[in-house]
Amino acid sequence: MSDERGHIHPISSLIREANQIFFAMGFTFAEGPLVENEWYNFDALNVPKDHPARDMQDTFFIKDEPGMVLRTHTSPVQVRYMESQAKKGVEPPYRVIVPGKVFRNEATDMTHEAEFFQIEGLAVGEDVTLANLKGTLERFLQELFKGSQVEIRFRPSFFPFTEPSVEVDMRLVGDKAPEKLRDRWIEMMGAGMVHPSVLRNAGVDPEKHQGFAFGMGLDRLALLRWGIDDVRLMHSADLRFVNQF
Ligand code: 2U9
Repeated sequence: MSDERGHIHPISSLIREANQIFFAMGFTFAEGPLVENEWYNFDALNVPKDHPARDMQDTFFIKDEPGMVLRTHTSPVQVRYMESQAKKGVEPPYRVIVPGKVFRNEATDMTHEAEFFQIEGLAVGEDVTLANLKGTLERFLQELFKGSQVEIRFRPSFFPFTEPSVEVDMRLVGDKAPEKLRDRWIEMMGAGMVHPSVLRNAGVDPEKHQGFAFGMGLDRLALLRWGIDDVRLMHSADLRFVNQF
């Protein structure tokens, strides 16, 4: 028999949990516009004019509004956040997380959607390090996958907005870990130390302050957490799917 009560969508549920976990670690929450200009979405983040991510394949450009795009990541919100703090005369340290919808102009399949959700984080201060990033992410994932022991590792990577950049892998150990995830290294997110040019573009003095940033796709995280096979189900509005949570 069907259950007539309303249900919280798995993505909303993850956003709520992430907000709680990061709040307990001193992060505040920020939001920003879905329609962005190219300065906040690309230039301020050190993404070169000729970067492939900017071209027609990956970005939805707004018709008749030159220089406006559907944001391709939530990172412009952190730039706006730093800038607004600087304008108020507030200097780091601060920590912020930004969950929200992003858009990519690409073909959809089992693991890719043209719109999806991300959660990104940023911590800036005089002595914020890569070790702080590792501890923060370890705590987050440990809380999210309670009941299993969480291990994480960093692999070198490249993003225009961080230097150095890393990919973060997670491994779950213990009988409570979902079988698909147990004892295997799984790529969870990208991260790194905020590029000095990005800090400068946002009104923060990179000679005085440094920061870490990370970003992860929430749809993928939901797939892993609940063992869902096809991301497209996530936005299908099919109640047979949503009612399972
Ligand atoms: C500022 C400076 C740096 C956010 C970051 C990533 C690496 C990353 C992807 C994960 C899966 C996007 O959803 S996804 O496809 N993200 O790999 N994101 S560092 O770096 C920032 C953000 C804001 C001001």
